[in-house]
Amino acid sequence: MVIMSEFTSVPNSSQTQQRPLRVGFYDIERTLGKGNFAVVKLARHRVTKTQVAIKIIDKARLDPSNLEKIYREVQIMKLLNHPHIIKLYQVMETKDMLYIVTEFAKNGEMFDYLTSNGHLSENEARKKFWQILSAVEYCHSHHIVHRDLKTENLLLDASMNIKLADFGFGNFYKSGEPLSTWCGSPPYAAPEVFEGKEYEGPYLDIWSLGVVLYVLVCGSLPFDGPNLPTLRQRVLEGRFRIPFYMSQGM
Ligand code: 6Z2
Repeated sequence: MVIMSEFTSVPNSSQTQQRPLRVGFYDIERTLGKGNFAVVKLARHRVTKTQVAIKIIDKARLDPSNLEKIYREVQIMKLLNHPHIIKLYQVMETKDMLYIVTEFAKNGEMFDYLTSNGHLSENEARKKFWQILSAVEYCHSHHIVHRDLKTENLLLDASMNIKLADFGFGNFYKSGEPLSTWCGSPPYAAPEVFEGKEYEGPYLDIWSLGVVLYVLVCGSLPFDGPNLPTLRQRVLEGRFRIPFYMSQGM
């Protein structure tokens, strides 16, 4: 944890046009996304000109459980170093604020890519899915489960390679020590989670990977519904449609 003593506040009116807002050595360029207690900005290093994403969190507005989730997310990202997982570069903290500097994925969410371009070809889906699998396998080999795998958290870098993001629901697990917290997005949740049973962390990720693969190739969710009870029923039944354009072969 790099503790920054103090750094540039918002420049006064005379300087605004010259000096952009700065965090550490980074100049803020634009907003990438907004969460309930955090905003994610695109920033550029003043010297290296490298683009990064900075998650800016107002700790004062966070309740203790959400703050604990953020600290766990940082703890997890510090342990992970993989070509298809968003890298953590630096953490800066003051009394009220937390700045998490990470790798920037230039081409945004796979979710948006599928919305604009429709489903992937089977060859393209195979290539992307292989990258997703290697990222998740790497997490599991480090006793870390993601628990919120979905196309929204699969980002794409400048070369359209997968960058797994958002370990907000991540956790450490020991095989044989089941977890029970309800995590992730319902259409991607495994049957045992809907049944309120305890579950083995990795198995939840593996179920979600199956849903992700279906979405990449079909462009829609395998299990969906107008409300949670209907969705739950369909996941527990385990039936889903195979589109006509699906190849027969492996
Ligand atoms: C890194 C993050 C991006 C997002 C580009 C982190 N968004 N790179 C990007 C990021 C991140 N790139 N264009 C449009 C959207 N976000 C991992 C720092 O938290 C936010 C994010 C994360 C998951 C999403 C969407 C946005 C903005 F599904």
